[in-house]
Amino acid sequence: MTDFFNAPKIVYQGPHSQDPLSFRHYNANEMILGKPMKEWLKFSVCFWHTLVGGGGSDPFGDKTLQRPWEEEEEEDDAALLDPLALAKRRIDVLFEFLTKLGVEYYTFHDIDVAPTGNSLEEFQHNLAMIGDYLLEKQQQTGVQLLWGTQNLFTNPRYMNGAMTNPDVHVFCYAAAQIQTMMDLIHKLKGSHHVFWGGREGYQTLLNTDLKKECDHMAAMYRMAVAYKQKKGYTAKFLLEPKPREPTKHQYDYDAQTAMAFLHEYGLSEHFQLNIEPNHTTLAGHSSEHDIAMASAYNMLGSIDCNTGDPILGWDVDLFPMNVQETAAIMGVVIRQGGLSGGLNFDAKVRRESVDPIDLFYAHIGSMDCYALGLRKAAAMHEQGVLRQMLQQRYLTWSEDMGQKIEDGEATLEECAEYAKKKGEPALISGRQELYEVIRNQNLYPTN
Ligand code: XUL
Ligand code: CO
Repeated sequence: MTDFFNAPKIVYQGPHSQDPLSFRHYNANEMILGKPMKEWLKFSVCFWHTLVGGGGSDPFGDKTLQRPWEEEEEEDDAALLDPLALAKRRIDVLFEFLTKLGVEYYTFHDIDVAPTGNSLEEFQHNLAMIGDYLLEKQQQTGVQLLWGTQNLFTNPRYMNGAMTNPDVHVFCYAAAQIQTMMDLIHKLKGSHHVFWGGREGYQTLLNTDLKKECDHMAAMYRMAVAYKQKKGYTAKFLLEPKPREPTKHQYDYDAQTAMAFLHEYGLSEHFQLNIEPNHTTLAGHSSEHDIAMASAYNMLGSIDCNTGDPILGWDVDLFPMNVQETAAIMGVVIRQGGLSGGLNFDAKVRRESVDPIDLFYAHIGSMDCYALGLRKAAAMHEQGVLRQMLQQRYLTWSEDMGQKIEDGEATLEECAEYAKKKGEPALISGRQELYEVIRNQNLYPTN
């Protein structure tokens, strides 16, 4: 195994540990609500931010993150001269990282792992070779692929969109990338396939036929479903909503919009959603909103667990470090009984965090933050006070009139009659502050 990180194997040392290279809350095999913690928290490391990515560059500054595995070594010059050798070295580094961290899943885009070459054929050839290498690594380590996806946004050919491009030629190129990734995910036994509509949106309505573009996106998804059925592939499809960035308006704006799109085009049964909290806040919602919304409609498949910065207000992909946020998210996951996907760290260290060891601090810190969130949410779930208060709040709906309306058997006239008979409704307190106090009693029991 390579040794690019000066880090030990990370182990659980309990809440009193002060060693940032240990877990204080994440104890993989500890049982929580009848399941080992690692099943509630199927963590995954993403290839793009951790191994490649922008190297810390931002619109105002160049790369700051010099990674040793990207550099030429005396005895191994070939790594830089040969893009395939460099690609393999990055994969070695990823598996070293996963093994030391004790994370059992990873995610990648096609272009993260293999050189794109000079043609589609060359790219497909490289991906096939890299696929063999990834499979070998998976078999050696027991690590699994949580999901794969195709990058349909970096290359200039996609500047006007991929599935929604006005030029059918570009659409077909995107289709080829999707097909190739479907084959590769199947080969790697990945459990999910993510579709993030990178540039599926518009910059100005003046040059955009938005109905045609949405129809085309649906056509692509229908073809992907047909190909999946024809081949007998099992990876579940996930759509990842985002409201804007890179375009001014992205069609998969948020969970409700994405679900409406799937419903409109008859695709609901073939997809669930991969929700990224920083995308949710970018849409103007609280970070757990889309997770709760997707879950309410049985559409929450996976989470890209990062967070935003309330002051920057952009897609900054921070590592989650706020227990109130992770407890709220894990509360939803507990209520739906778990996630078929997992918790993928679509998060990047800051450009000032220049040392490879910072990748460990970041992942360990967020794994612990989610583990503590899970513990808190499980305790609240078992205590049941908030659940009882919620049931109480909607109690009238289980009485005669409420039931009749819910069953679709009531008429507008009957409702009006009911209102007249009952007179002016009383003002019933929503008790927001009490809910918050009870949540805080659980989150911070000694404060
Ligand atoms: C972009 C984003 C992507 C998707 C996969 O904001 O979240 O990395 O998760 O393409
Ligand atoms: Co994401």
